[in-house]
This record gives sequence, C-alpha cells and structure tokens, in this order.
Amino acid sequence: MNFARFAVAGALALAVSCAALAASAHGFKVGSLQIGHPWSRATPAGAKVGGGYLSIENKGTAPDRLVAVSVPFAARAEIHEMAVKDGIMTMRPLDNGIEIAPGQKVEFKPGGYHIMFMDLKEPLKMGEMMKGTLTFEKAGTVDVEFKVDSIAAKGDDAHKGH
Ligand SMILES: [Cu+2]
Repeated sequence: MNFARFAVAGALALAVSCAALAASAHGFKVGSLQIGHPWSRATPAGAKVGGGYLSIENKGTAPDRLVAVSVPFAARAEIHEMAVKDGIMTMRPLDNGIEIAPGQKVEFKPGGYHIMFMDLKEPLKMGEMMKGTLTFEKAGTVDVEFKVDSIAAKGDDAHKGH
C-alpha cells in the first residue's frame, strides 16, 4: 500500500516536471541577439530580493552590451556578477553591464552572472511568468518573461538545451 502511494506520487512528480520542462523552453530575439529561457526562483514571503537568469547569444558580427534590466515587480533590477575571490563568495553590480561579443553566448546562472531584483513588490511564485525588459546598447529593448521555477532550482539540469 505504501508502495502504491509512492508510485502515484512519483508519477505525479514526473508529470509535473515534464510539463515544467515543456513550458520552460522559451526564448526571445532582438536584432541578432538570441535570449534563451529567462527564469527566476520562487521567493519566500517577505523576501526583498530575487534573482533572474537567462542566456544571451550574439549571432551578429558586432559586439553588443546588456546595459539595463527593468521589471514591474521590483523597484529596480541590477546586473550582478558573483565570483569566489580568495575563498569568499562576492557579488558586485556591473555598472556598465555585460558585453556580448560576436559569436559569444553569455550565461546568467546561479553562482555567476545574474540579474538581481531589488525591493520586490510581490513574492515570485512558482509557475508564474514575470514580465521584464532588457535594454541593449545597440539592439535596443526587448520584452521578455521570466519563468518562476522552484525555490531550490539550480538551472543546470532541467534547463539544459534551452
Ligand atoms: Cu546579486
């Protein structure tokens, strides 16, 4: 009986993760820039900050630069870099944004580059699509949607290939 219950739960979990996977394959395009799978993590109630992740691929012949991000659900969004320096995890805002060279694909992911949503106006809930706008130096602005994943999502397995 316990096994049966476990099997049902397992099948449900599998169905949910497959649905999430199918829904998560989304992308956006502006000029020669390809933006892959913007996503975020659910935040606990009362949290003031959240993180945004995505990939940007430059399929053009000239460099471009992500200079700003804005979202309606937070007071502001900053472009951050996280790195381990002398054994200490540090995070710093990149005031000049990030350059994407021709042919380069820049990945924003937990533990590396990320977008930091500051002063959240509402908690990020799993399964929701949160609107945002990216501004590039040359390509201009593009509206994207951040898919909110689970609070523990790491982004390296489920999102491979998007
Ligand atoms: Cu940060």
